[in-house]
Amino acid sequence: MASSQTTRWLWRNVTLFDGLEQLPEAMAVLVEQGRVAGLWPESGFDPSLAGGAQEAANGGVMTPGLVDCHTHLVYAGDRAGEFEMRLEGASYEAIARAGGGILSSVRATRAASEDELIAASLPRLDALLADGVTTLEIKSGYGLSVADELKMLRVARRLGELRPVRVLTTLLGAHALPPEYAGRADAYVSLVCDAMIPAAAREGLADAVDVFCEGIGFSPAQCECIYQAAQAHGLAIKAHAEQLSNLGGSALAASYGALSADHIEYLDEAGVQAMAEAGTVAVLLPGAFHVLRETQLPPIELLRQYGVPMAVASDANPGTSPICLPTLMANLACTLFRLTPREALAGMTAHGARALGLPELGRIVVGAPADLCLWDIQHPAELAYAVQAGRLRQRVFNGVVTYAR
Ligand code: DI6
Ligand code: FE
Repeated sequence: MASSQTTRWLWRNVTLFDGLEQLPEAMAVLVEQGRVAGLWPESGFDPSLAGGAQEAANGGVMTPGLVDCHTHLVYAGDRAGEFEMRLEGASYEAIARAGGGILSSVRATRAASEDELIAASLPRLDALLADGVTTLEIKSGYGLSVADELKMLRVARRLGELRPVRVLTTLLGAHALPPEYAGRADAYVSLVCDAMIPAAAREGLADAVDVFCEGIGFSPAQCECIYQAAQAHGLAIKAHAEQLSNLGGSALAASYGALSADHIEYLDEAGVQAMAEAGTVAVLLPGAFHVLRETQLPPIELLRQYGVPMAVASDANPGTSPICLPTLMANLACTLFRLTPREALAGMTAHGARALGLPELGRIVVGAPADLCLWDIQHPAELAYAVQAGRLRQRVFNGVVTYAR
């Protein structure tokens, strides 16, 4: 379908999930100049209301474009060997402490050029787009030197220029301690605070700063230094927290006004309360839970009780979630974490956008940017119920149909 941003396009008779709820009746949706310009119940709809717009499609389920708010999409190499070691009983932590895990991806990523990283990452990005993603976050964290972290962030930005998708970038310099700093973790944290964060901010390469607050990562005190540097440079804050143990990382992040605390399997009630008070989004990552065969469930019922918004993301990465099928994450969020299909879809649209500090995205309301998906299914819940690639009929980015089969 030929299309341009100045054309008016009309979708007729769609079953609409607006990012939070399914609307009670079939709808007509007008898109003009990159935005949702009109929404009408289909019954009694008068096409003259849409001022001669061209019909883009009739029927199907329409959702906001999916927001994958937590990925490590840029890396070189793979970790299939470690997958086998874990199946034979080795733990993720033991592999990491023996110099594998994240550091194995660091070695491969340091050795790769920007072009090689683009070539390795594009198929993964294309898989996300084919399953409905219109906005995603990409973290660094496999470089762990100033030059290699900036290289990863530049690759992430370039990916957003190569495809019709919105990419937000997050500096995750504090992902693991690089071998050359063994025994000198505080010196490495100083490098992150005094060199990496200022350089990424100066070059406009990062939208946010993330940390891995964990026994095999960084202590809460070290994370706090990094948050202070991030704030001083005007960057948003995120956390990998309470994934393998409870160090209070989510409450710490919330106290710095973090956009999100992610993983949070070991989060306790005090942490939930701190997040609720700060408006920090809970990012659930069922892919990592599944791949690591974890058993400690995130405190879903407490998050509901305290009204903490729950986002769902892929965590796409070579170690704990080598999965680039976002609708599978909706399924796993339901089957493993007992979210309802409605919660899972809101987690991949409206709440995912909030976790990126972009609350105008992930919604289908008049005036919102027209990032939309049209699916060949009968009911929105099918996206979480059935695991099946190829259900996306149209993907609309900024009002332009970019994918139609
Ligand atoms: N937790 C995770 O699940 C990813 N990073 C993190 O801090 C895994 C990253 C990897 O194993 O490569
Ligand atoms: Fe992660």
